[in-house]
Amino acid sequence: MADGPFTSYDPDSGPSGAADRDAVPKVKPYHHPAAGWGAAMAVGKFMVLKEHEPLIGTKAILEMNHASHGFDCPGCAWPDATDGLLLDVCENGIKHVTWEMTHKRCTPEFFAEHTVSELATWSDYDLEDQGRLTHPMVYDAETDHYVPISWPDAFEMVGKALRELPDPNLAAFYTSGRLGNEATFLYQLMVRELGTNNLPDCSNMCHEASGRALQASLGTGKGTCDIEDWDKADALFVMGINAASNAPRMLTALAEAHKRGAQIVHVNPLVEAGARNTIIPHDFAAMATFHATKTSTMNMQVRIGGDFALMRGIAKHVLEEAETDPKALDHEFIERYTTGFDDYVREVKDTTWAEIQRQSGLSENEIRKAAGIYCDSDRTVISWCLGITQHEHGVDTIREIVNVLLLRGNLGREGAGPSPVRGHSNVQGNRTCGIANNPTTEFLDRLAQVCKIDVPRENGYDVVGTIQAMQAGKLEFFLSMGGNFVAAAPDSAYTFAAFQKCGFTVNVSTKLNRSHVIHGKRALILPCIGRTERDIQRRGPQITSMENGMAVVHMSRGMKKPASPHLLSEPAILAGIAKAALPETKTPWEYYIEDYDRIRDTMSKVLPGFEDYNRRVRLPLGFRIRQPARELIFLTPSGKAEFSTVTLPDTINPPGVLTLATQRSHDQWNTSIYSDSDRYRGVKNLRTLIFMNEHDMRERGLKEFDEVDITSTARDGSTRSLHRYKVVPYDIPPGCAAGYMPEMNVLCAIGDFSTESDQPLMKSVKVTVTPSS
Ligand SMILES: Nc1nc2c(c(=O)[nH]1)N[C@H]1C(S)=C(S)[C@@H](COP(=O)(O)OP(=O)(O)OC[C@H]3O[C@@H](n4cnc5c(=O)[nH]c(N)nc54)[C@H](O)[C@@H]3O)O[C@H]1N2
Ligand SMILES: Nc1nc2c(c(=O)[nH]1)N[C@H]1C(S)=C(S)[C@@H](COP(=O)(O)OP(=O)(O)OC[C@H]3O[C@@H](n4cnc5c(=O)[nH]c(N)nc54)[C@H](O)[C@@H]3O)O[C@H]1N2
Ligand SMILES: [Mo]
Repeated sequence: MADGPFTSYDPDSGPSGAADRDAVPKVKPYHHPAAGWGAAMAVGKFMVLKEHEPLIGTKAILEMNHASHGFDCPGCAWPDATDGLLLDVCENGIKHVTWEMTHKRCTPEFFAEHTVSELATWSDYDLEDQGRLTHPMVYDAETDHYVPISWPDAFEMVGKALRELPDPNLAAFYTSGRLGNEATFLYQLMVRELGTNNLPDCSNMCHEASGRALQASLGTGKGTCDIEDWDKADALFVMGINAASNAPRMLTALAEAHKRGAQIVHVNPLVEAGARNTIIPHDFAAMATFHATKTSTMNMQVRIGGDFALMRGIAKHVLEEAETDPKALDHEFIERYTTGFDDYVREVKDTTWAEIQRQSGLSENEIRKAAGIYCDSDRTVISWCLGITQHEHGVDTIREIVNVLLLRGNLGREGAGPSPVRGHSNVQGNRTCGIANNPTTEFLDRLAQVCKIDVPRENGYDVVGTIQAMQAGKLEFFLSMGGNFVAAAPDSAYTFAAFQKCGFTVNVSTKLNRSHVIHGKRALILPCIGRTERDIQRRGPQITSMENGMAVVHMSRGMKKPASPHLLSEPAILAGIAKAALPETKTPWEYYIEDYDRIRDTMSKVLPGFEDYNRRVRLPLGFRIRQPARELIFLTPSGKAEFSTVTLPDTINPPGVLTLATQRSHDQWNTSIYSDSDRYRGVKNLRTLIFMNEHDMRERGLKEFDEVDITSTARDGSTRSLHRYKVVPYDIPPGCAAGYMPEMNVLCAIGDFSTESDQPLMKSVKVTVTPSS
């Protein structure tokens, strides 16, 4: 723990990690298959040593992602197996669940022992390591402690603050993507009844670009594939995702695809573990025999931000082939279902191979090889995650991915289509159920009609907008349903200061985190039950539901005794706040909370695709929400799939500047850090590092573990620095570097967000690296 208050994630002033000062950092290439025994041992160690949960944990894991009962794994949004498999789990899902089920408790006694100023010097790891929050707590400015408060008093405190706001737009309401559908619906209903659309969410930092690009190209904000399409594709392109760590159950799909002879092309500046081979996460027979399956047929180490150029190159090859091979293009599909083809062809022809190579960092040969795989495949799925979205040109890159798919009619048929890989387990459901700072008119109309409320029509703040408004003194009140807003957001110093300016910050949480100890003038921590826990209301045990990353809505039922008798469910907390904040409300909050079926009945009237919600959500595999583009119905202005026609932008840095991608280690869940190691990248006991190409190191006279200062320069010319980070040589293209979030959020300037998606540029930070003095 550091001496001074938290100012930056420098190794001395409050690192996020486990920060065992005596642990010696080590780096050694990892050659074992992903998942398999390394994962099994990590799970065993984590459950028994860290969380002391061997028995209950095992039972819980058997209930996780079960087709017909049990709770939805909160680990990620990858869909569950649909082939009758009883158990579809992975190392990181198990770690995530065990993290929630810890035996440790963060009690009023703990808060009595530590001032908040002291806690603000602790690392993120140490804060969460106190375990589950047990009581509602209020900040007492006089003593600088959090002290217990009763639920009725907490609700009245929030209610009064909201009632007294002269304008509802002085309040903002954040959602982290774990919130279930039912709580989500109540949340946005309350916020709109209050009269604002200030609903920032983690999607603003995650897949905003995917939603906007797919909406513009195909008239739907979601991918069109489901897991069966992955199972039937001849070629899978996996772009900008660290699957082995962040969507480990995808490895099963990749390994199965490889076994049946499909081509798997990974596009990533790093050759991640998921791009080599795996032992299928739940295949215990394979684990017993150490049988690894390959998960890749080709790896393309694209330059950071070079994916647009790569896709342009693939399109160029396809069009060149089409000059001699009529089957290279799907002429009938292009003719019937698309618009803008001729302009697109012109644009592609105008892009030279020289420019494509320079921008992508890949040779023409390599690109033609990948394009050949694409042309030889009858059914192609292209998937992507943050490596594609968190860039200035994220939207254009995804639209170029769709362009490539359209050329060969890879849409609206089995085994083909665009497939964004979503992050948080219900981040897609949050959007479906109404969390959006810029809601559509149709949605608002239906909400107003069914729920009989006046709805606000003006767009609200997104994540960056919220922080800027706080800084400008335009936000008095902030409520967060889950998540860790200040740590997840860009520009830590700016964001922390902005948050502290806010009049009142309220966090509904399961564990102590940075957003509790960096707080507004008044602050509340409201602890809730987690997904693994029983939710019992007046009319009995309740189920909730989530939508996975492939638009399948399914139920979740917790089975564990709540961590403390003082916890409330998220819907119950929202109802308590809503009743206090809206004295004139006609919404039957109490009635809804007695039985969540009643919330779902209302949702089925507001949300298209949710008809008969209560029955269908209880089907063993849930139900899939209709995707018009999947049926070749395009809700675009032209009524067709629209080719985008964009000139390839120049994203090459001036000499001396590196592009830094800030990403996750294997042993963290966003801002929750499990350890300082990153097994698949061979790193032990070190998070304050920067991965660099050896050529770039030599140029700067650096060797392994040398300490460096990293300085980012924002678009407005301002600079931000991290000090004494250790250099780790890594197989990454020259000019590129990588390191960990949330430490490196210090370097992400608040004003540096994409003009296309408004997403912070978390994978494209422009930095210089110099030896520390
Ligand atoms: N265990 C675990 N699971 C998680 C999470 C977690 O923290 N831990 N987080 C969840 C959430 S909210 C999300 S959004 C997802 C995130 O899942 P990922 O998108 O895998 O997250 P990152 O760790 O940011 O990794 C980004 C990947 O993109 C690559 N990359 C960086 N820049 C570029 C580029 O310009 N082009 C290409 N092609 N690749 C690039 C990086 O090398 C890295 O492999 O995972 C979810 N699942
Ligand atoms: N530099 C950089 N920054 C990034 C990213 C990046 O790639 N680079 N990725 C961005 C992305 S994709 C995302 S999604 C965000 C993540 O941002 P968030 O979703 O805001 O952050 P998390 O770390 O997932 O939140 C962890 C906290 O959630 C609370 N929690 C856990 N479970 C529950 C629950 O069931 N209910 C409630 N109410 N609370 C719960 C716990 O108190 C825990 O401390 O970070 C973003 N920030
Ligand atoms: Mo995310």
